[in-house]
Amino acid sequence: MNREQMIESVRSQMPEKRWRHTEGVMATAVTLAERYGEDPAKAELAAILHDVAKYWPTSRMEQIIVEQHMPKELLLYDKELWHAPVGAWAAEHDYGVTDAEVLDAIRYHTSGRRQMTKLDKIVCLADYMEPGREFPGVDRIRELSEQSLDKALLAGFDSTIGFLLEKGRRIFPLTVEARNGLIEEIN
Ligand code: DGI
Ligand code: FE
Ligand code: FE
Ligand code: FE
Repeated sequence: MNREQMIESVRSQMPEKRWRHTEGVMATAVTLAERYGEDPAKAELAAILHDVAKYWPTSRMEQIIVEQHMPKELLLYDKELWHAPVGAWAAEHDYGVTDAEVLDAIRYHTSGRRQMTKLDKIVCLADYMEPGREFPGVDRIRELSEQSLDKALLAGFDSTIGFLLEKGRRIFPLTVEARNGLIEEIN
């Protein structure tokens, strides 16, 4: 499958608005890769596929999490988290992606994790700050992204954690670990 075929296939699995978000993540991830010395082709590939499973039925995501022996803990947390590991599985099985770094960047794009790779950080940050995103604090994240990948991504996780706290929702442990890890790296 070539790049154009992959794009058409991913696009066909989501509403037009989500596809425009994906295009924003692609462009932003390439820019960040060039700025911070990562491979732009890997950043773009992860970005194309990062939300491929976002609109899959919940029951299908749940089935894949169980059958593929993904951490069952996921099922105890917000369903919003599920499309990331399921998307990594789809990238490998439906699109033949074999690059473990690309698969990890997709797998951890929502939750983050401790010791995030540069590619993980780029995809996660691009997801936060692509031009179509609008939430309080996004412009500050865009500003920080010109100076520090870690500081910008930390501001992103702070925003998500604040949002979850405000809503009284639980926080997936990997997100707490990702934030702790970034603070350690900054200091
Ligand atoms: O798929 P996108 O909408 O582009 O963005 P995403 O994959 O970063 O998903 C973000 C959503 O996940 C956001 O609405 C917050 C929600 N979420 C729920 N629980 C958690 C969580 N995000 C993180 N990082 N950690 C959680 O525990
Ligand atoms: Fe996502
Ligand atoms: Fe995200
Ligand atoms: Fe996304």
